[in-house]
Amino acid sequence: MIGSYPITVTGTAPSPLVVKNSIITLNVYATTFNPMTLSTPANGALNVTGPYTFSWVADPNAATYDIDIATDAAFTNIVDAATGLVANSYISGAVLSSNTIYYWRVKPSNQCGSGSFSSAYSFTTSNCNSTVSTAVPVTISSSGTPTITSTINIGVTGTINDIDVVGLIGTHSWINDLTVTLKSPQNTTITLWDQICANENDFNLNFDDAAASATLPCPPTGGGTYQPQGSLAAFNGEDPLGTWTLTIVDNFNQDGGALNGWGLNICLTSISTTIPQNGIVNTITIYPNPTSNAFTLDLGNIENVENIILLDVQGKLIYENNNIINSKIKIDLNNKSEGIYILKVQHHNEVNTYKVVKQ
Ligand SMILES: [Ca+2]
Ligand SMILES: [Ca+2]
Repeated sequence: MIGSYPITVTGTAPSPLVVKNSIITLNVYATTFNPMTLSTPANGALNVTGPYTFSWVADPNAATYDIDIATDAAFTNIVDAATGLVANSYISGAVLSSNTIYYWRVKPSNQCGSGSFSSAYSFTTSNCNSTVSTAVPVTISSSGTPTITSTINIGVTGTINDIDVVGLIGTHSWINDLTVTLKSPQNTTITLWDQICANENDFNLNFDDAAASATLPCPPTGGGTYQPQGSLAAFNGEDPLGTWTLTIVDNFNQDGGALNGWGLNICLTSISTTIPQNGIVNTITIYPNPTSNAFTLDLGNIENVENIILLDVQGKLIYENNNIINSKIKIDLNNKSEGIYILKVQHHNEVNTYKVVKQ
């Protein structure tokens, strides 16, 4: 019967009498395996964040397990794999792309042979990304009532469904002087804090609408997370693509400091893969589509197209052209991976979106 059996081996020396015991273990395995049952991430799980931990129900007939993690259900593009795992879990060190569907499966083995891979489970990785400003430090002069700004350029397109301000760090020798606001590329502005506390120094904190407290400590240092005075949800539904501006107004002469760091953690709703292949400007044609390499964007008789951008499905900028001279534009996807790309054509402040498939 399958199982692990301890066997006590006793050795006896007669004169003088010495008895020694040693326990050995007999593992009995069968050559046939039951189907594996996968546990977590649950099949179809959304918004899965790293570290990516995979677990499955232990099989008493298995001595070790193999795991495959792939971007396709056929497991032709395996991004991480491990063999000879003793535990019924695995933490992947692979860097998985955000907002991407992955597939995983597990196979049991023992000294008699190997079983089959389990049916695959799939999950979708989180669609959140952190970006830290490189436009720091910025000095806040102690002279007069300066207004300073610092920017973050976000190169990802999509629809915001959550945004947090992280690592807002700086110095100022009288914190009550300061009003801090955040402006989106679409010019929505919210107040993070407005002249809190008194003559305490410096700041080091994060803002999240979901934080437990809206009451900032004085001074607002210590790296905690608080609700802003305004609502970061005001940015929900906007496209994060473009320049975000943090503004600090120093309302009083004397006392200054510096903004030393800040960042944004932006979560997008999943990018729809049902974008129509032909937008409302039906004189624009794209061919071949699907393509195996390059494709041609034919603007037809449309004049004064201002900007063309091509993004991958995660919103990463692949191609940009804002100096359009010819009506036919060839865009090369030669070194790009197979999948869906999003082409945006801007014409008189109207942006039309097209789906291009490389296969
Ligand atoms: Ca949040
Ligand atoms: Ca001041």
